[in-house]
Amino acid sequence: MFNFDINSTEDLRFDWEREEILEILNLPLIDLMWKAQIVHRKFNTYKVQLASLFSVKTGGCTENCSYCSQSIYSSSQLKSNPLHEVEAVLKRARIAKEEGAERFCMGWAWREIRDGSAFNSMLEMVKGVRKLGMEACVTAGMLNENQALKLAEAGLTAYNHNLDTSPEFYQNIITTRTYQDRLDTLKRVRNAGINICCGGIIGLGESSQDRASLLQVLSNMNPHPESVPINALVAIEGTRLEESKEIDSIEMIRMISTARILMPKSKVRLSAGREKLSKEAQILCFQCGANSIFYGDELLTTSNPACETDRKLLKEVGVSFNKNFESKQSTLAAK
Ligand code: SAM
Ligand code: DTB
Ligand code: SF4
Repeated sequence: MFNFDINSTEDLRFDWEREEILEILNLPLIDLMWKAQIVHRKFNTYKVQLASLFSVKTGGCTENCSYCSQSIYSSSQLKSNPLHEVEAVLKRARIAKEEGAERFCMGWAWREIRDGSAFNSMLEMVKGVRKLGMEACVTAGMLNENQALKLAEAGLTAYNHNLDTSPEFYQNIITTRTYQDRLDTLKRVRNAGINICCGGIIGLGESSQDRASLLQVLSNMNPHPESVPINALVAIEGTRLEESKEIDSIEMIRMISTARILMPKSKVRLSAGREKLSKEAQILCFQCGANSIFYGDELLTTSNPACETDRKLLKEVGVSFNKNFESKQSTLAAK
């Protein structure tokens, strides 16, 4: 039984059991939201981190993730697939910073990182983003020990490598790599001293048990991943999951709330799928513990709410989101 003690000063837990997690996920919504808020207020302030996302290398990936438009197994029409150069990427990072983003996430549609000029450019991009005073996150598939160390040396803040779903359901979604491959990469990232950004997707056809099982793997990592993106499937034409049924926004609220309770100090990121969430559903997610969003008109190959719309929403909610940007805006307005 999940006994919740508001006054508990208990340290973070790394031994959550699946049944216990499932019980939390399935609590009456009103109780779940209340518990998540208490945890959130106890461990965090209501500040939402704005993370901008940029696809440095789009498409042509040899993995068969059935949700992804960038896989060679999908027939999705991608807008473009150039490999962007260092300066062009840093220009995007500067624009993102001016818009108020504090973190710049860069994606490469690769199965794994290979040594060579593209990797050297990645290192330069990381250094450049850090020089701008922003957090830098990279997602580029599997990597080896040496590559992880080089990324750490370049100043990389975090490496994103999602587990997507439960170990049990994984084979239904991806068969070109194993769950263990993912865990091995995450271990190399951790050993190199880089923060882990690791989460999943809901709406792949998984059960609540699968969601609990994914959250169990994440919350039993010690330390917890510093960043936990929760994505709702964006059903993209041409992918195997294009006909998937849309999730109910309440499921997103449940997933975010449970992640917050299990991993009190992690950044829980309300990630892909926000365009399908009402303003009210997003507000409930912030209230229950989501403290980051992807900010910018585009995710990797799909669209995202406009910056202006998001700023308006966050102001309305009353959460803070990059004090420097807010004060810069008010000085400009006063002029
Ligand atoms: N190739 C790298 C990898 O898989 O780690 C990096 C890029 S990949 C697109 C990053 C993550 O985005 C995936 O692990 C997945 O969780 C998420 N993602 C991709 N396509 C998605 C979609 N259609 N809907 C929701 N999330 C998606
Ligand atoms: C994450 O968990 N979600 C982001 C980021 N990490 C790389 C990606 C979402 C991609 C959504 C589909 C697309 O735009 O292709
Ligand atoms: Fe490749 Fe990543 Fe897309 Fe999978 S999710 S196909 S690894 S780009």
